[in-house]
Amino acid sequence: MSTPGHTSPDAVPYAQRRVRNIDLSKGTQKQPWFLKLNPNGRIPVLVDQKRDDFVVFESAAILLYLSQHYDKESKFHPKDPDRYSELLQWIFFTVRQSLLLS
Ligand SMILES: N[C@@H](CCC(=O)N[C@@H](CS)C(=O)NCC(=O)O)C(=O)O
Repeated sequence: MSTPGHTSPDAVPYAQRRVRNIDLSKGTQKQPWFLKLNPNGRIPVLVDQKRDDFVVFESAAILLYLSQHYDKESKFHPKDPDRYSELLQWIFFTVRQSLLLS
């Protein structure tokens, strides 16, 4: 994956990604087609078109999925176990913070 201006050769170019806006005020996230993607009826959801429409929900799980499959240079998904532990610590920390805010 990439950010604008930071496209690696095998990453999906930013302009080719499809983003579908979900109108929470209209309850789009609770419609049957969306619940097939995420039974919890919440955003965000990632559908990876490069990997046979593999579906990932939960923001932390999406982050880990993207880093596992697309961080070819291991910038966000360190191979070193101690650095990987630090990554998990911060991801779990953000999950806890979002639970406290919800
Ligand atoms: N733990 C989930 C939280 C997802 C979540 O709460 N999303 C909110 C928007 S930020 C949502 O979809 N709310 C609509 C609803 O609950 O119906 C994650 O990190 O992905």
